[in-house]
Amino acid sequence: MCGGKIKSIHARQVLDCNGRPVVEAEIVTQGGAAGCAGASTGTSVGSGEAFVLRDGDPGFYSGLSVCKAVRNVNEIIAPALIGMDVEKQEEIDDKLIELDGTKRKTRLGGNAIFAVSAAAAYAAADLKNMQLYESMTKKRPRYLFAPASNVINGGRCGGIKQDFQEFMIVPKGITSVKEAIRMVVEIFMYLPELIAKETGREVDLGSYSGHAAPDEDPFAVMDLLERAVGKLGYKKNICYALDCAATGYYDVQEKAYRYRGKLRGREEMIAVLKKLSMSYPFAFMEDVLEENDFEGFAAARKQLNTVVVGDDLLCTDKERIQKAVKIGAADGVIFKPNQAGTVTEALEAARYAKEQGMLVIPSGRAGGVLDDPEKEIGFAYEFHMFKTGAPREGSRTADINFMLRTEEKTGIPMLDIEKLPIMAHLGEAGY
Ligand code: 2PG
Ligand code: MG
Repeated sequence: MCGGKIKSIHARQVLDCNGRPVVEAEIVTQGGAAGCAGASTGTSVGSGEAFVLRDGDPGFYSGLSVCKAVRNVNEIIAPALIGMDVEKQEEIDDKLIELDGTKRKTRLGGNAIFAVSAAAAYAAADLKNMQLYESMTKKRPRYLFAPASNVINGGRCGGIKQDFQEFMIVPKGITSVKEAIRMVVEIFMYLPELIAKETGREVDLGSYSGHAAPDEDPFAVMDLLERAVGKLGYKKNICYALDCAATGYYDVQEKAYRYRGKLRGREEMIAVLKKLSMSYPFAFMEDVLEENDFEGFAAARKQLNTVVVGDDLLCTDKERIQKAVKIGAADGVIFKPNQAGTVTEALEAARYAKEQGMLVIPSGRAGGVLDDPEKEIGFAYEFHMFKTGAPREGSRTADINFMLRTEEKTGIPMLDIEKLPIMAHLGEAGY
């Protein structure tokens, strides 16, 4: 049997959903199976993530092209992997790690390596004539993750600067993807009307494809969201999530946060978030402090009335997750396979987190690629929620459509997050 042996690997530069160049790799096996994947990169990138190798020539794609990484696949990785078996993902990933030889994959580029690793996973699925999630585990998943959908974005827009990056809505108390997505989309579509009525402003497109925040005060944003949810009659079935992406407003020199125009210490930021978590039902809060402040996260975790999740903090990296577990810095992890650099390392990190009782939340990257494998892996391994982004923009609608299609095809119900012991705080009265 040699059907799964790699016959050829070819990489090229294509574009992600933000128009940025990415590496795409295509693997064909001796038996004719094929897998193709692009390595998404993200906009707010944690410093512990696998390195994204870009060419850096300001006169060419503004420095964002990935020709070197493409060459590394075609000239270094491809010859070394020819003949390997796509069904042996771990062996392929070990070889990729060995070829690079650096912790953060700085030599060949995490983007070169990840495109090949993901393409191998897709080729293995194609070999078995299966979808990726079916080919990864023999177990039929018991549930599909619940969407955490970004509806209002931070950033600077129309003279308003909202420091927190993403305000999300999360369906709860239901097990139907179809219903969950309907609620999300209806709320998303109603928000511009409500915002215009309340603020007299046209709603702009936010930097993460959601609606641009109409207020710099997160409490005002949350009040608007609550009103939209209430008006549509979905209060019982919607809770919230927040990605602060706090590294974005952390001033390294000052060792303090530039929040709402003033420098604030860690305790002050925790106090703001604590009040938010006491005022609204939050399923989780992500990256509440800057990405290396593990002790600060541990302090926040004790005080916030929600689940504290690490994205830039943990970078889908097992060592960082182990450190977080040791000091109690987080109860959940965002799962972005390209952060780890290979499918095997990402999966190992996420499975370890799940074994530790942590919430695991797959997420596409902002302006990512359509074939990011995070959703298929997350479904196969029964991860809990899925950051789907806003219900517009190519890669995000691909994620949402994956959920709709999978529910329809398999009949597997969506996870009701309210039933998770880690979500006990949602059941407490007083919001
Ligand atoms: C995040 C994602 C957006 P990026 O921070 O969680 O969903 O952004 O892909 O830029 O890291
Ligand atoms: Mg994040």
